[in-house]
Amino acid sequence: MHDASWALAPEGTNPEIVAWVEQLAHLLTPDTVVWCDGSVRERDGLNRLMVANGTLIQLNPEHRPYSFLARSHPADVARVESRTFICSDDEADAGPSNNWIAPGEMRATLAGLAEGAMRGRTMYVLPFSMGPLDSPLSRFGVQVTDSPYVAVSTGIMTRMGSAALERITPGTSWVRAVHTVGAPLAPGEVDVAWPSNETKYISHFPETREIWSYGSAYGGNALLAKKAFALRIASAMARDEGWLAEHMLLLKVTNPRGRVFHVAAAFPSACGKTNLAMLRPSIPGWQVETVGDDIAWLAPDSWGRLKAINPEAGFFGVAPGTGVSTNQTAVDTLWGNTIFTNVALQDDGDVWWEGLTDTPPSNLTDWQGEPWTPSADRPAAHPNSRFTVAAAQCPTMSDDWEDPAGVTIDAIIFGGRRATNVPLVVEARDWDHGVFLGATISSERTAAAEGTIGELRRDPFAMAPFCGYNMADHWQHWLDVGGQLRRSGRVPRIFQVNWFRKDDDGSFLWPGFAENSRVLAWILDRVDGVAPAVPGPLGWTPTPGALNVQGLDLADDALAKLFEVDPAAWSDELDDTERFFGTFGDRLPESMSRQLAVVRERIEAVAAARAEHASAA
Ligand code: GTP
Ligand code: SPV
Ligand code: MN
Repeated sequence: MHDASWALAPEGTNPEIVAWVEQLAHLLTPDTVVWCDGSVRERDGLNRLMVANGTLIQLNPEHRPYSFLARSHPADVARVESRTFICSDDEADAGPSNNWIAPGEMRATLAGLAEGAMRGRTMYVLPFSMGPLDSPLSRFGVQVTDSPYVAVSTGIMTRMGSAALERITPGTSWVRAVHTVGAPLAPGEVDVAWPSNETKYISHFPETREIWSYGSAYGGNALLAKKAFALRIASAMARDEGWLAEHMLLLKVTNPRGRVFHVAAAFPSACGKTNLAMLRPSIPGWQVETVGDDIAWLAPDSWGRLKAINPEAGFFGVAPGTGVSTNQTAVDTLWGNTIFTNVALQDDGDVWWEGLTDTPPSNLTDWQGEPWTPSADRPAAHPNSRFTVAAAQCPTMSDDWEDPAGVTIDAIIFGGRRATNVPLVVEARDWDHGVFLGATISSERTAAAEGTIGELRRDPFAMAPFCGYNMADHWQHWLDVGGQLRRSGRVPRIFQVNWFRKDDDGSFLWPGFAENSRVLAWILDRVDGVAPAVPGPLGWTPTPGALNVQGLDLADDALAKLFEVDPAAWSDELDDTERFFGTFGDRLPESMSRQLAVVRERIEAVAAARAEHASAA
């Protein structure tokens, strides 16, 4: 039987953590337990181990120093939303947008699966801080995992190790996260490169701030500090404590007059957060710096200003589409010290993915390890292939990205991937209308999660897969926070954008990427009080000429198409919104129904005016 060597925690470790780890070790029965200190030596040891056992391939250090390629199991390539559960005591608290299973039932299922699940493996204990150490906005967690890949990735993505462990003193609250790939090894059994299990459970217990993940080692399924903690559990903590945990990037922007702004922007998965966070403006005089690329924790301060931190320390970014012409900053960030997962391998030992360069190399090894040439009818890199890299390596990180007090938010942006209907940019009439814009985001599915790519789905606040409680309560919470901010007179302005509207031939109407700085400029000039706008049925839009399109190669009618509001299409859109709102029953805030009625009235007025115009002509 195993003995107390399991409990060899660093001296002075919070006895609560020691007891929890010991209890898990008895259940999961790993061969050994390793308490990770977050050191470079430890990371190097784990990387060597993974190279030896085939989990990692070291890239050619001449091209990509100290970088690695991991190839996942072909059935473990993205978040599994159908296997993600919010196990609140009351089903209504999970709400219609989450999968719910009663906590008792889920605990019993997990206990059965967990029994002996780490046999033959090492259990790594990862203590970490989400947010800068010693920031009042930060929170602690401890994850156990039997995946060295997850251990190393968590070391990049969070502030992991001794410094965090020392701060989790008795009485300090911390989130418990249990992760196993669910692939115990029989004595003498040879391991596979990417152990996982067909059965998967990504389970959250919001009341007890616990996470249990079984069967996957990929991304948000396994790096539990990220979506599971920093969004699903944190959103429930934030609801209880009066702050917000959001799927948002954070930017610092300096305008040509030297005024500094901070922006938070929510886009669904694989809809442009990392790219906007690393924007290189195409228009002169504007400077954009990076604070965060995926998650923001926002809290009103005692002055009523909305402060925000990036709780993460790294990027787990989408590789395909990241190239010299779209995101040079990301390309520069990835010069070395990077783990790539499911990208293609070049003959010279460097990586490649669709969009890194305009022309693919003539020979590659694809993400599954098979030979690939440009004539192949499949992509070389998996569409959800990713890079894992420290944020500190990004050349555009702003000087305030680790400010323990957070940055002050001036503008909030909601976006989605919409081929039709949604204009390039709209400003909300006020905070409550802004909450309505967030609540009504719908977006075409991407490869970031299982599902049919391109299918339109509701993704309110870009949080559909990430809100740890009833989505309608989330909207009410936003309305309440707005009320709190209003008392200070520093309410951030709210905007909606859509980079993805398409022409009839299927091409994007807007060039996107660096050119999104033009939209950002209008948004921040609005905040600065110098940009003209016209009221429209959906909110304020730029007066003709107010959006700087100088030097852009836009088709003549592209701008008109980017801002076109088709009353018939919008009538359908609003019918769908009404059905969607209906799924929340009496939890729907009254203010959202009122906002819907207002847009309806305005769209009907547009329809009536056009009918009159047509009959007069
Ligand atoms: P997650 O990490 O999944 O949350 O994704 P994200 O929101 O950070 O998305 P990311 O910035 O990685 O972009 C995802 C995909 O959208 C990439 O393939 C990008 O090249 C593409 N993309 C980003 N911005 C734009 C844009 O302005 N226009 C167009 N057409 N594509 C864009
Ligand atoms: C997303 O899907 O929004 C991501 C990647 O940022 S994951 O960490 O897998 O959730
Ligand atoms: Mn994301």
